[in-house]
Order: sequence, then C-alpha cells, then structure tokens
Amino acid sequence: MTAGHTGNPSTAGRAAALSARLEARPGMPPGPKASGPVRLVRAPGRVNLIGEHTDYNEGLVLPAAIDREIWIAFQGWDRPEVELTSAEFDDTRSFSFEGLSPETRGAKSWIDYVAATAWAMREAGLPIRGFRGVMNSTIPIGSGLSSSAALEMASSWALAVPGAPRPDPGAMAAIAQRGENRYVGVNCGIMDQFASAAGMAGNALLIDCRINQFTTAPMPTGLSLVVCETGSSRKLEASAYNTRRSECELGVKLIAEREPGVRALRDVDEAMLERNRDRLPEVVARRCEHVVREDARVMASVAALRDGDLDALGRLFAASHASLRDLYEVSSPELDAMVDIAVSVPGVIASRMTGAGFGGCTVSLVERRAEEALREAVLAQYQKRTGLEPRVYIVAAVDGAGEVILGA
Ligand code: NG1
Repeated sequence: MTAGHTGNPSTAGRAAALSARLEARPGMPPGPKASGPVRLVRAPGRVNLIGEHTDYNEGLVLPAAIDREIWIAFQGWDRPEVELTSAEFDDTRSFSFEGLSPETRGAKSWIDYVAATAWAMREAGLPIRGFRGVMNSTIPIGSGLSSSAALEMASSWALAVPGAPRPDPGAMAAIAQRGENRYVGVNCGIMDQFASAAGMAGNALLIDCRINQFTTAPMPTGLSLVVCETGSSRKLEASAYNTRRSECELGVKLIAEREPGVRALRDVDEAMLERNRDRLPEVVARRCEHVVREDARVMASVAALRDGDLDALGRLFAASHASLRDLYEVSSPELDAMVDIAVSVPGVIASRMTGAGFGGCTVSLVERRAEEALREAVLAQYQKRTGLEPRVYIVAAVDGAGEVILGA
C-alpha cells in the first residue's frame, strides 16, 4: 500500500487503542453490517519551510509533512454514510452521501472536512464507500499545521473503495482542495493537501503549484525542524487572506494588459514587475513584489538545502519573513517576537513565520545541540514579551498519507 507505515511499538499501541475504542463503541445499527477487519489510515500535518502565499499564485512552495498526524481506525460498511468519532472531543458525527452538495457550505463542524472530501471524490468520478470509525490527532488545531488538510487526506483513504485505482498524490490533493474550496468554502491553495498526501520521510517537497508536480529536497542531516506556536489568534485570517488573493489577482490583471501571456504572478519576474510598477496601486505592487521574490527564494532555498549552505538558508528565511512583514503585511508582533528570540540563540540556522500569518507558528532550522537552548529561550522570553503562552514542537519530516499496515 502506498506510503504504508510499518508497525513499531508506538504505532501498534496507538492502533490498538483506536481499534479497541471502535470495537467497543455501541451503536452498530441493525441491518447493514460493517464488513471486514478494522483498518487504519493516517495523514500528517505539514509545516512550510518557505514559499508563503505563492501556492494560489501558481508558484512554488517547500513544505514538509510532519510527525503530527491524524489517524482513523475504521470499518467499511454498505451504508452510504460515514459515522466518525473524534477521540479528543469525544464527539460522534455522521453524514449521508445522499445529501452531499456544495450548498452545505461552511465548516460548522470538523465532520464537514470529511463530507467535503466525499463530495469532491464523487465529483471527480471516484467510487466511495461508507465507514464507521474513530479518529485521533496529534496536530494542534488552529495553529497553522494543517489539521484540516490532514483530516481530508486521511478521509480520502478511508472513503476509497478497496482495490479501486487511486489518483497520484498531487491529483488526490487537487480533489481534496476542491472540496475545501467549494464545499467548505475556504479559498485555500493546494499546498496543505499536497504536502499531507505526498510527504517523504527526511525530505521537504518542492511543489510546483502550477502543474501539481513535486520533487524532493533533503532535510539537512544534523538539523532539527522546530515549530514554535505563538498562541495568538488567527481571527483576521480568512478575510485578510481573501483580500491578499484579490490584490494578487488585480496585479495580474493590470500587468497582463501590457504583457500578453501573463496568467498568474508565476509568469512575472522582477524585471517585468518593475516595468509595470507604474500601472499598479502601491499596495498591489508590494503584494506582487513579495510573491515574485518569494518564488525565487524557494528555488534558492532548494539549492542551499542540496549544497548544505546553511548561511544562505538563514538569509533566505530572514528575507522571507521581512517580506511577509513589510510587503505582504501578514506577520504580527507575536510572530516577529518569536523569530527575534529564535535567531538570537546560537545554533539556530534559520527562522521565519510559516503559513498564512496573523498568528500561528514560526518554523526554524536548528542544530540538534541547540534544540533545548531554543526551547528554553522561547519559554523564558516569549511570554514576557507578549503575555502569551508559547508551545515548542520538535518535528520530523515523514511520509505522506496512507494505510498503516500493522506487523508488515
Ligand atoms: P495555513 O494558514 O498554514 O493553513 C494558508 C493556506 C495555504 C497557503 C498559506 C500561505 C489554508 C487552509 N491554507 O495556510 O494554502 O496559501 O496560507 O502560504 O487557507
């Protein structure tokens, strides 16, 4: 099975606990029976190393799937229905395939991400099957580590009819993204679903969001990937995110009036942007400048990862953060403080805000020996500076979503 994880003690323990909870759950309805043994699927969250607000501009991103994951233990059944329990929330929700339509817009509950995936799979002509299951998650919610995309990708595995041909990870990610765009009503790019679907252990993924293809870039050995959560609210995010998208679209429209062939900011380089700057409202010019240069920084970062050029990585992360703060204006005092603290710690190679911004997390590349020093510096200084409680996660790049084959 693609991306199958082989069993190890923690895998087996987690699987056993989830399966036991599923089997002990009352409420197996009379009539159609769940068929076959309990199966297990998993899907990781992700952190983006660099390439922010580029995915919806048909640009480049460099995320890694991380060992913060959603797992679902489930049994397929012959009802056109999903009934799923969240172990964390102790909450059971269900939906029927019959009522699925994008008019159900808006995520009123976590189950809507599962329903969105079922809707999008069916729309794409993929057969789906109902199941009853129990899930748990180690991805912090609302912190920008893509718990929604992970839930979608885990669901795509649980909903799939066994033995049916499965689209490649990029195509499956595009299907789930369509579900999130059209059914849930979140206008996200493809990065989150793609990273969760296609992750490769020990690697970041260079994803070309124009053609939905990826290559891998090795994580430097000897460096840890550290995510620091600011604990600050991302309330403004949805409207500000959509405003940024519209500003980019306006930039494309105005540049394309003079430059035939420009379809997205991906088609614009720095020279073209300068030639056309006078046509753009000042704020739109700044948004475009961020995106155009960020694409270039992604390519430079991949080269730096491959060459082990840590100084270059540090400069590129710093430039990305400054651009998100000053040109794209999606950072926050909390994100700035977190990056500030991180880069003052010897052994921290690179640090920047990650995800949409307005709160959420930073991502840092850190020499292993400096992991604890970073954690201590954050715990000692961040709360004093912001009044908020930080969280520090040391994460590893893992494989993308798939079935967990126990004992393999
Ligand atoms: P976060 O904020 O990490 O969920 C969002 C988008 C991505 C991408 C980044 C910015 C959603 C669900 N995801 O990520 O597609 O555009 O912002 O690079 O909105």
